This record gives sequence, structure tokens and C-alpha cells, in this order.
Amino acid sequence: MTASRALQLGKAECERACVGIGSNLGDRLAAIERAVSAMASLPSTRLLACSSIHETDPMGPILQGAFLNSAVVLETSLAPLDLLDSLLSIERSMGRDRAAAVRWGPRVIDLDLLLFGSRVETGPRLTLPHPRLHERSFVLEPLAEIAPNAVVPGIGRRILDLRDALRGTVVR
Ligand code: A4P
Ligand code: MG
Repeated sequence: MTASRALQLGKAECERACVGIGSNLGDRLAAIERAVSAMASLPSTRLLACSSIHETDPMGPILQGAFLNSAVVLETSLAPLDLLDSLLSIERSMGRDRAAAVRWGPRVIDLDLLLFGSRVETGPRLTLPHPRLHERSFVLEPLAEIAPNAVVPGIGRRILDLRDALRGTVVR
């Protein structure tokens, strides 16, 4: 639908947003299922696709347990910052306490806004696309199942091609 047609109908234009999900504390599978169902219930938002769940070795400087990672594609008419706030609120409702946590350390749930249509922005609260998206197989493997042809704006490469470039690393 064109923007003018959407305006005639009084509806905000919908965008496709991709969200990466991670958990390595407590009942990891239950946490991912709960987060997916909370995202599917957000206002003005529809769950379009959900990847399988991958068990992955922890990346980064912190010694911690294995993660479960997955990804979803949402269709939403929320603005990017409103969607980010909704994701942070789901994390809080599931017991994530950023104030008490080590950066990159264990977390009951982590929801990263990976892509929001073709938006590119660098603001104090939100960077799009997610700045580390292209270098992480725990993000690209699940996302390649559900959005293989999405082109990462600013990088100009498809998720599938970025995934293939990283193949052979940590996802098991
Ligand atoms: N923020 C800015 N842009 C975004 C965005 N596109 N999506 C801001 C989400 N948040 C964004 O994030 C800190 C702040 O970034 C947010 O409040 C938001 O305003 P955070 O989630 O609180 O911080 P974090 O998760 O501790 O840090 P970061 O850098 O997001 O960590 P990552 O990148 O999530 O890495 N290994 C495996 N195998 N699997 C994992 O899932 N995850 C991490 C954490 C480390 N190693 C891992 C995994
Ligand atoms: Mg995060």
C-alpha cells in the first residue's frame, strides 16, 4: 500500500522489524517462548515469522553459560523508539535488571532490535541497524531462516550472504 493510500485509510504505514532474542539464565526455553508471545501481543503489531531456537556458545569477554538464541519478524505501525521501549518493558516484566547486571553478562532475556524496515539511525537510545548484527552468527543464523533476503541498510548485503560469510564459527 502506498503512503497516501494508508493516510486516506487513516492507518499508519506498517514496517517490518526484526528482533533478536537471547537467554542464558534460568529456564531459557520458557523465557524465549514468553518473550515471543509478549511481542505477538504488542499493540499495532503482528508476529509474521519466528525462527527455530539455536543453542550457541557465549560470545564476548564474559565467562558464562550457553545461550538459546532465536529471532522474529514483526509487522508493526509502532515507531522505532516505541517498539524499543516495548521490548525493554517486556525484558523488565521478565525480571531483567540492567542496573544489577554486568554488561554482556548472563541475562534471563535480551531483545535486540536488529532491523526496522530500511531505517538507518544513530541516536542516544537507538542505533539501526543493530551495530553488531553483521558480526554475530548467533544473530544471523536464526535471522537467515526467516528473513534471508532482507538487505541490511548501510551495509548493502543480504542476511543470507552475511550469514554465509560467518559460517563455520560458533553456532552449534
Ligand atoms: N540500544 C541501541 N540500539 C539498540 C538496538 N538496535 N536494539 C540501546 C536494542 N537496544 C539498543 O542494551 C543497552 C542499550 O542499548 C539499550 O538500553 C538501548 O537503549 P542492553 O540490551 O541493555 O545491553 P546489553 O545487552 O548488555 O549490551 P549489548 O551490547 O546489547 O549486548 P548484546 O549485543 O545483546 O550482547 N553470546 C551468544 N552466543 N548469544 C547471545 O545472545 N549476547 C550477548 C550480549 C553476549 N554474548 C552472546 C549473546
Ligand atoms: Mg542487548
